Amino acid sequence: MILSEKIIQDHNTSLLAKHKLHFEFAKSQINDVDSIIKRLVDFQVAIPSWALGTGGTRFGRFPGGGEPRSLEEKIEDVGLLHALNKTSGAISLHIPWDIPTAPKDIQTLAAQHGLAFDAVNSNTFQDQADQEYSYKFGSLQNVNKAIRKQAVDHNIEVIKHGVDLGSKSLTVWLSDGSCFPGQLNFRKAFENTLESLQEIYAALPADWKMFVEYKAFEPNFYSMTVGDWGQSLLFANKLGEKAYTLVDLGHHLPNANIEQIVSLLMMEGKLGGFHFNDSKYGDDDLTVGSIKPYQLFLIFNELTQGAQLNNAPFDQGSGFGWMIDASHNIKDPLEDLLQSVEAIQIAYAQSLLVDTIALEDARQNNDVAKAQEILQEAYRTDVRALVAEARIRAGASLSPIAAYRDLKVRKELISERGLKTIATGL
Ligand code: AOS
Ligand code: ZN
Ligand code: ZN
Ligand code: ZN
Repeated sequence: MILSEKIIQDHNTSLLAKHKLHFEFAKSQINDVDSIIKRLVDFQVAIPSWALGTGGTRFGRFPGGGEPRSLEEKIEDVGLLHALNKTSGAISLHIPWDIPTAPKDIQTLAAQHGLAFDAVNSNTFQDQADQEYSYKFGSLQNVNKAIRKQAVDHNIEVIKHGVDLGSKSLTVWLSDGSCFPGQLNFRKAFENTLESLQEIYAALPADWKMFVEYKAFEPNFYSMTVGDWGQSLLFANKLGEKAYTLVDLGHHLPNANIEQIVSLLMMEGKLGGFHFNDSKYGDDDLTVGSIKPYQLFLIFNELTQGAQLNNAPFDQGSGFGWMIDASHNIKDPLEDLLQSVEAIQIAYAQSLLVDTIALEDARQNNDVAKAQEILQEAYRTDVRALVAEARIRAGASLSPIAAYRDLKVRKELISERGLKTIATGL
């Protein structure tokens, strides 16, 4: 299924009058709306290929029908999202869940939908049918050199797939760690992982980046070998200038101050990008902004305030990897992703409202209440009309979810693909 610009424009017509009222009001409240809108129009967030199917839990899976059965259909789904919001112009693949057997055709298809290929992800947290050794006791950290080599080779293979498609980065997330005290020599595990990462790093093309994603717990519950931003940063620093830390919002211990982590990683020039999602407890992978929207705003506030050396924020060419890593088991995955993208845009727009000069001034004077007021003033401003206006200007839908529903996209996907389809992934 393809949503043409004409279909979307026609759908917009009925919503236009109401939008104009909202937008006029927003313009009367907010300075310089055009520059904010322009930044919103330019901003793109990559969609993970593994979020296009209904996520499972360890207790059950309830597919909603019409899920993509192939990489081609996943691209088609992201194309639908991008047609609706013009902000989802990239897809992030996970190998071997997605194998681009005919990369040229895949690239052509993606280009037809206006999509680029964002970071490619390796998978050494599951055993594949055809592999020689098991990752039961870790991959890059494994005590057995042959197992480490197998995992390194897989990552190099993933880079090759990425090169074929025009990706520019590799995300390495490791489930490596230990479940019980005594199981692992922490230092050896770190050193083995570093050596393995160095071998992968050596295979990176010159213009590529490596993102080292950390996670506090799960599937290992006593120690994780890349367990926090400190460990990730140690690896990134030792690896070299192409290696960066990737922040998945759900990968921290409860109540961690993620915005502070973001600020300091930028100071070090080592913030690579994000896996956006939200959580109440752990790696819940809930819709972005559904639980802690203020935290999301505070993260964007750090991003928009602090430029990173050689890695200017919001510059798509050389900038951060903006990716979503959320996947749900009860919502329509495409609606869920539309909500996530919108939440990111709202937080971004609000962060652009912060009076940074006044904020610095308040800080200099230790005027705590004023500093808090400045942030909350921005956060409490309704910017939804700006986000909607950015969508109109980009040729997208005024109200993506309403259009998705009115145009009966899921129904059409079910009729094309069937009710009992299951997308590859977790
Ligand atoms: C796992 O918890 C991480 O978030 C990874 O980014 C992982 O590759 C992705 O979530 C797919 O399972
Ligand atoms: Zn992640
Ligand atoms: Zn995760
Ligand atoms: Zn997650």
